[in-house]
Formats: sequence, structure tokens, C-alpha cells
Amino acid sequence: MNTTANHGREFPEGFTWGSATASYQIEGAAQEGGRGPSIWDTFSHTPGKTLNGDTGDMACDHYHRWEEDLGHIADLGLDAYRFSIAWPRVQPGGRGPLNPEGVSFYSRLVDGLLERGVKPVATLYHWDLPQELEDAGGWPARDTAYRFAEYAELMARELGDRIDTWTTLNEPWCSAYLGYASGVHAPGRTEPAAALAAVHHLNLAHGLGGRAIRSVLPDARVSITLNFHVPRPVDPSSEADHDAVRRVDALANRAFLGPLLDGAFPTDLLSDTEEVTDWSFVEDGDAGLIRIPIDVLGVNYYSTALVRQWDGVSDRGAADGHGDAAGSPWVGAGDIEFVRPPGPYTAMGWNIDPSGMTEVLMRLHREHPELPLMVTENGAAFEDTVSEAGAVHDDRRVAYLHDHIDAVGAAVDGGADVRGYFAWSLMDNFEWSYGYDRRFGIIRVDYKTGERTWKDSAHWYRELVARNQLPATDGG
Ligand code: IFM
Repeated sequence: MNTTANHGREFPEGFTWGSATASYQIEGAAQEGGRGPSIWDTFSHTPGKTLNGDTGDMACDHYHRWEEDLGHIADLGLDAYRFSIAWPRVQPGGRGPLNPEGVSFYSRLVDGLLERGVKPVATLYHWDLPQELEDAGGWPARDTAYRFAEYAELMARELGDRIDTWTTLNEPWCSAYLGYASGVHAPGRTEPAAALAAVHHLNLAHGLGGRAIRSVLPDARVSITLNFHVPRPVDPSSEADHDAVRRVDALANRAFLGPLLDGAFPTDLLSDTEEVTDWSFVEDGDAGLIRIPIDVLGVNYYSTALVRQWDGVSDRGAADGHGDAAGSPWVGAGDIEFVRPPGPYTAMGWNIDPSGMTEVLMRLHREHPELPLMVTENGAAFEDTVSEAGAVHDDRRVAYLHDHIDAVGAAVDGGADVRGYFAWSLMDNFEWSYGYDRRFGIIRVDYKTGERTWKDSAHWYRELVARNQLPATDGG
């Protein structure tokens, strides 16, 4: 692959280039260093919950190979590295004093990043809830938000002076709806009302957690990362299809954006879901607790969706990307149907549509012009093959990254204040219910030996980072 010709779009000076991972997906060492069990340990060890029965017990063994992984981060020339802290590693039961051995792991990781000139972007919650907190009710229980705030404050005391940006939560949509409604993620509950209570308590956890961080570090940079859905109507001339779009947008996007940025749940969401819950778990004063100033909003984007009013006949779940769900994540959305959008598709079955990236960034810019944005995840799983010489020519991933980063550039040109981009993921890892079968990494992991190999996409990304400009995707 020649990546020296046909260079494309340049990015603003100071644009942050990074890559992202998450604790349960890469660390392994599930029972080492005083770590307690998380809901994902329990879930992945339950027969039938993950593909091939895969668990995160070993994952990429990053817990032991972290220095080698820091070497890759440095060699890629990344400005920033987004990782998550495993709550059960630092506070095994989700309450009480910290586990020094767990804290020391992250402390060494953060120091190692800083020594290499890489900004640490730390996510406090990327889905590995301590099992004891789930046993006490999990996210549908209000107390979990207070436990999260306690944990956030303790971590701010330990690492606060060294973290560039704190992200309270990663993709609360997944925690709430996949964890408590469809049940395809841990803890695997299928209770629609509980899912909406979880939405509220995750929002509350963000507000309380962000305040707790700032009580220790008044100048801390605080953010949250949401996974944005970009629903489009099957028939743009159909009012019913537009209403389906509205309902999906309310549950997926505005259920979070409303409380976090505007201080209120959207009224249409409350009425759409009135048969599921009366929302009595929202207490007076919660709106004020949730809405805190954030320094940047994390945007995760992968694909778009096509929705319409259900015709009463088709298999409704088939195209929502979570079609094998025990329940539906779309609680209270009524008679909606997800239609498979046109391809091409990634190995997740997700359609490839870079225009959605520009659309979501421009929407956020229009609605919140003063809010800095950061693309905290974007990337693709493909069936990679290793050549005899040991190389991975992942042209489709290179093209995906190129086109989506170009789409980020289009939003920047359109005036959106996008500050950076993080490729998902630094390395192949445990892709939740899909186990090790789906590979998102720009670095390949041989799960038998632990060996890391740069794919072509990693070489391509390194060139992008070095030049702050899109390299060519082929020999051109
Ligand atoms: O692997 C996940 C990540 O943990 C959260 N965002 C989406 C990625 C791909 O599914």
C-alpha cells in the first residue's frame, strides 16, 4: 500500500488524534490484583450469553502487557489515548475504600502515557458495574448513581492531576436498553420499566459524578460519551415514518441530550412511554443535579438506521442491529420497524454510511453551537485475514476510516467545533456478546499468543496523525 500520494483533507492545528479501548474488553486478569466481579463477568460466564461462550477473563491480557501497548500508542504518534477504569478493579464491591493494587495499575498506565507525551482520557464507566451493585438493584436503583459519584470522587483524588479529560459514562444507551430491556448485554434483564429507570439514574450518575470530580478538582475537564443513532424514514413522504424517526430519536438521543444539556426529559418521550412507566423515579431537583456544564461532548458514531411505522407483518427486530435480542431495546416506541439499510455492511451487519457522521455532528452544532465535540469512537469490524508474511491488508477498514474521518472534516468545514477523533479500537478485543469473533482493532491481537501485529490501517492512521492530513487509501 502506498500512502504517500493523493493526500486529502487537512485538519485544524491542534486537532486531537487518538484511539480508544475499554477495561473489560482488553484487560483480562479478571481475578487478579484484588479485582471484584462485574456484571460482565457474571453475564459472559452464563451459558448462551456470548458467542462461543467467550469471556473477558483473559481478553488481550493488557493488564500484563500494558507497557508493550503503551509502546504501540507512542509508535502510532497518538496525541491522546482513551481508556476506561474498571470500577470493580479499584472498588471491588462498588462501595467503600479503594483497592490500592487496582489504583496502582491505572496510576502506572497514566504515568506511562504522560511520559510518552500522550494525553490520558479516562472513562469512569464503560459497562463493568461491580456485581454487588447489580445485586443491590443495578442502574434501575437510584443508589447506584450515588455509589458512582463516590467512586468518581475517589478516582479524581487518585489520578485527577494527571487526567486530561474525565468521561463519566460511555454510551449509557447501551447500559440502559441493552442491559435492562433487550437483555443482550449484562446484566441481561428484560424489564422495560427498569430500562427507563436506568436511563434516568445513568443521567443522574453523570451529574453527581461530574460534580464529585469538580469538588476535588475545580478545573477538571468533564465529559460524557453518547452513542448517537441516526434514524431516517423509509419513506420520506410518510408522516407515520417520520413519527417513527421521532420516537427512536427520543429514546435513543434525546433521552440523554435533554436532561444532560437542556435540563429536562423531552415531553414526547414521557408520553410515548406512559404505558411503560409513570417516571415517578424522577425526583424533584433531579434536573438540576443532572445538568452540569461539560467541557466537551463525546460522540460515538458507527452507522445509520432506516425506520418506519410497522406494517403488522414483517419481523420487526431483524434490522435494528440487535435483532437476536430477547426483548426489544425500543421500549414504548410503539409500532416501529427497522428496515435493513442499503449496504455495504461491516462484519457487525451495520451499514456503512459516513454521511451520518456529518449529520450527527452538524445536528449537535446546530442545537448546541457553543459545545465542543469530540468523536470518541468510530471504526469497523471486518473479517481480517493474515497473509503468509504475517500482514493484515485491511483495505476495507482503511476505507471506512478514511471516509468517516473525511465526514468529520466536512462537519468541521460546516462550522462544527469538533476537537478530535478517536479510532475504535486500538486493538482487537472482546466485542461484548460477540466475543472475540468481531475484530475492530487497527492492531491485530493473536488471542492464543497475545502477539500484536499492526494492520495496514494502523500504518495508515500513523501517517494521518503525523501529517494531520488524510492520507490516500490506495496506491493512487
Ligand atoms: O466495542 C464497542 C464499544 O465498547 C462501545 N461502542 C461500540 C463498540 C463497537 O460495538
